[in-house]
Amino acid sequence: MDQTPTDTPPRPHSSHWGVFSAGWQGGELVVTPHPGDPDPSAILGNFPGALRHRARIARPVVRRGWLENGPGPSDRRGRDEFVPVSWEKALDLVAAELARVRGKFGAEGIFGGSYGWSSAGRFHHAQSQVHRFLNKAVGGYVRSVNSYSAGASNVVIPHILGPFEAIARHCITWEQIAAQTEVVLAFGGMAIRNSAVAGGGVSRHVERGAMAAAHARGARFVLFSPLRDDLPEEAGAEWVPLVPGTDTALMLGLAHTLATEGLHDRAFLDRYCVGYPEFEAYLLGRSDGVPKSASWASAICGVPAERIATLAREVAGRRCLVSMAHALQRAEHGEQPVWMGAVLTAMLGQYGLPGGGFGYALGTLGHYGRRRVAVPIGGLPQGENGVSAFIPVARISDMLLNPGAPFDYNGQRLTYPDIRLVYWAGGNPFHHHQDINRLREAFARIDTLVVHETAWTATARHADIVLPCTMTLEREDIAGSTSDPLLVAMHRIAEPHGEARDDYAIFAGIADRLGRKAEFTEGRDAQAWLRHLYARTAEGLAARGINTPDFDTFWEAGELELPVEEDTGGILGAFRCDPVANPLPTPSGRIEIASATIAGFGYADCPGHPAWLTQGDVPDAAHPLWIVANQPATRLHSQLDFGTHSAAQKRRDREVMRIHPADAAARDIAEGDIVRLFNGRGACLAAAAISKALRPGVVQLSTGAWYDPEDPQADRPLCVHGNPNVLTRDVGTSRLAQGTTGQLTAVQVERFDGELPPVRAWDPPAGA
Ligand SMILES: Nc1nc2c(c(=O)[nH]1)N[C@H]1C(S)=C(S)[C@@H](COP(=O)(O)OP(=O)(O)OC[C@H]3O[C@@H](n4cnc5c(=O)[nH]c(N)nc54)[C@H](O)[C@@H]3O)O[C@H]1N2
Ligand SMILES: Nc1nc2c(c(=O)[nH]1)N[C@H]1C(S)=C(S)[C@@H](COP(=O)(O)OP(=O)(O)OC[C@H]3O[C@@H](n4cnc5c(=O)[nH]c(N)nc54)[C@H](O)[C@@H]3O)O[C@H]1N2
Ligand SMILES: [Mo]
Repeated sequence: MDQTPTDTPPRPHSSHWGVFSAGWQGGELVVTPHPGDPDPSAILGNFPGALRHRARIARPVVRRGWLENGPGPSDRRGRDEFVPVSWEKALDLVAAELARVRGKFGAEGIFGGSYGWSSAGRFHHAQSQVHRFLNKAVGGYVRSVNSYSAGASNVVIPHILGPFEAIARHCITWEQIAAQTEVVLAFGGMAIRNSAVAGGGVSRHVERGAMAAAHARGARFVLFSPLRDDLPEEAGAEWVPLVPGTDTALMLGLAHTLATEGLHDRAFLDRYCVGYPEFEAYLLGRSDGVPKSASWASAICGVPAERIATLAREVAGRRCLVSMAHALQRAEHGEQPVWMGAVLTAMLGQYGLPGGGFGYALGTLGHYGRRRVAVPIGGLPQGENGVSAFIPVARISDMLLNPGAPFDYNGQRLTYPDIRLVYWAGGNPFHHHQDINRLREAFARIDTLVVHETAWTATARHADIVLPCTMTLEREDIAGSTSDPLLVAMHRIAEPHGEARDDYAIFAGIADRLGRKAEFTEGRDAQAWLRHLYARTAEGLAARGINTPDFDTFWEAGELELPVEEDTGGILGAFRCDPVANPLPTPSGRIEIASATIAGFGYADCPGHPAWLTQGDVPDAAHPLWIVANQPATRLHSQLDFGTHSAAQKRRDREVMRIHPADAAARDIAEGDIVRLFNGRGACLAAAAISKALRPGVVQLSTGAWYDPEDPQADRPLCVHGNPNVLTRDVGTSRLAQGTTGQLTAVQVERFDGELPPVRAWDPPAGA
C-alpha cells in the first residue's frame, strides 16, 4: 500500500522525550537528537520502526455488535470483531450518537475526561482538541481533575505549601543543585530514565550532568528506594533499600531524632510554619502513646535504627535538599509521604535556600528544576464547559460502575454522574488505569465508546467506533513549554498512514455535522492555527523588546531560543526572604505542618497532620512480594511499545520483570524464565531478570506493555505480555485526593511451565 519514501534531508521535530531531526535515507527513517542535547534519550529509537508498523490503525472501523444492534451496554467490547466503514459514515455515526446522547441525557451523559499524554505539539494536543470540541460543538462534558502522576500531591500540596506548579516546578533548579546542595535525601530517587521525559518536549537533558557536578563538588546523595538504580551512577549515591510504602515511617524516625536531640530548626518552625506543636505531640507519642523513634521506624521500614538516627544527625545544619518522586504518592495514603517530606524539610529549616528545601517531583520528569520561560507559549483555547460535574481522574471505573453514588473529595461530597458515552483521544486507559479486569466491566456499562488512536491499543480494541489519527511525525505543529527555552517548528516527516486524519480534521468534520463547524474552527485550518499560536509568543517577545522572526522565518530556521527568568527560588525563595511581605497562599500564609482545613474534613484516612497509617494492601502468605509497577525505561508509558527500542528490550516477546536472586531461587526461577505474576485481581506473564539492584521481597515490572488477554472471551484472562495493571488495586489514596494507588501492590510469582501463548497485542483485531 505505502510507497517507499524518497530521500529527504533531516527536518526538525519534537517529542515528549526530546527534540530531534528526522529524514529519509534509502527508505529508512533516520532520527538524530538535537545537537544541543548533552544526554539524549534512547526512546527516540522508537520512531523509525513505528510509522508503518502493523499496529497502526489504517481506516475507520465500527464494532460489529454496535453497528448491528445500536448503542447500549455490552460485554462484547474487547471481544467483538470490527467492520470497516468510510470516513463519511464514521463521522455521521459519531455525530448522530453525540446528538442522541445529548438530547436524551444532556451533556452530563458524556465523559470527555480523556486523560493521557498523546504527543508533544501545542496545536495537535489531543486533550486540548477533544475538550475544545466537546465544549464548542456539544455544549460540554463531564471532566476529570488532577493527574495519574500526582493525584495525591495535586490536592495536598495546595493545602500545606501553595499552588502545585509554583511549588514543584520553579523553586529549586538543577543549576542550584550543581553549585550549592550539600546533601540530597532522594526519596524514590531521581531516575535519569524518568527525567528523559517532559510534557511538551525537552531540548536539553541536564539532570545527569548536574548530579555529576554536585557529586564532584562533594555533595552527598542518599537514595531511599526499593531499587538501587533510581539514581544514576554519576550521583555516587548511598542506597537505603527500604520496604516499599514505608517512607512516612522512616521520615518520622528521622524527625524524631531531630526533635529529641534538639537538632530541629526551631527558629524556622516558629517564623515560617504553623502546627508544629500539634505535630510534635504525635511525633513524640504524647498524643497517642507511641513515640515515632528511629527504632519504631526501623521495625516498619526495614532500615536499621542506627542508620536512621545517624543520618538525621549528619544532615542537620547542612544545605539539604529533600527530593521526592511522584511514585511515593501513587500508593495507598499517598498524601502522607508528601506532607511528611514537607514537614521534615521544615524541621531542617531548608525552605527557600539555594539548593535546599523540598524538591517535590524533582527529577521525575524533565520539566522540574528548570528556569521558567519568560514569554507566553500559545495553546488551543478550550471554550466554556457547560457541565460542572467532574471526577478525580482515577475514579473512572467507580464512576461508570456506580452512577448516582456519592463519593468524597477534598472536603466535598459529590455524586457520580450517569455516563452514556465516553470519548477518548490521546490517552490509553487500558495502560494507565488500575485493575484492568474491573475497567473492562466498567466500559461494558456504557452505550458508546469513541476512541481516536494512532495504533491498536487495548483501549481502541474496546471501543465501538475507532477513528484512525495521524502520528506526530505525520503533521506540522509547534513544540514549546514553560520549562524549556526552545520553541521548535515541528515539520512533517511522513505522509499519514493509511486513511489516518489529524484529530483536528476529525473534530472539524463532526462539528460540521452538528452545525458547529465555525465555532470549532474559527475559520482556521491547521496552518492558520500555528501562525495564530506563534503570534502569542511573538507578541511576548516584542513586548520585551526582543527582535522576533516572523512565522515563516521561524519555520524555516526550525527553532527559536526563548528568554528565561532569573533563578530566584520561586515563591518559596521569596517567602524565605520575607514571610510577611510574601506569605504563602495557604490559609495561614505559612507552611502548614498541621492543617485545620484538612482536620476539619474529618477523614480518618487523612488526618490533620502527617501520620503513619497502616495499609490494606500489603504482602501476606499467599501474595508475599511487593511489585513496583514504575515507569518504563524504554518508552513513554504505552506509547510506541511496538517501536524498535521498546521491542528490543523484551525477552521471548514479553516485558521483563526483575527479581532478587533470593526470591528467584526460592521459586526455582532462572534468568530468562517466563514467570506468572498473580493476585486476587488478575495475572500476567513476564520474562524474569535476576538482579541484586532490588531489595529482597520486591519485584519490578514497569508499566506500558500492551494488555494482551490470552482469551478475550474470559472474564479474568491472563495477560500474556506483562501489563502490571491487571494486578494493581483500583482504590483512591484517601478521601482527600482520591488519587491512583497504582505504583505498589502485593503479588505472588511462579515459574510458568505451560505452553507459551503467543503475544498478539500488536496485531490488528479481527475485521480491522
Ligand atoms: N500501575 C501503574 N499505572 C500507571 C502508573 C504507574 O506508575 N503504575 N503511572 C501513571 C502515570 S504517572 C501516567 S501519566 C499514566 C499515563 O497514561 P497515558 O497518558 O494514557 O499513557 P500513554 O501511553 O502516554 O497514552 C497516550 C496515548 O495517546 C496516543 N496518541 C499519541 N499521539 C496521539 C495523537 O496525536 N492523537 C491521538 N488521538 N492519540 C495519540 C498514543 O498512541 C497512546 O495510546 O499512566 C499511569 N498508570
Ligand atoms: N522513560 C520514561 N520516563 C517517564 C515516564 C515514562 O513512561 N517513561 N513517565 C513520566 C511520567 S508521566 C511521570 S508522572 C513520571 C513519574 O515519576 P515517578 O512516579 O517518580 O516514576 P516511577 O518510575 O514510577 O517511580 C520512581 C521510583 O520510585 C520508587 N518507588 C516506588 N515505590 C516507592 C516507595 O514506596 N518508596 C520509595 N522510597 N521509592 C519508591 C521505585 O523504585 C521507582 O523506580 O515519570 C515520567 N518519566
Ligand atoms: Mo504521569
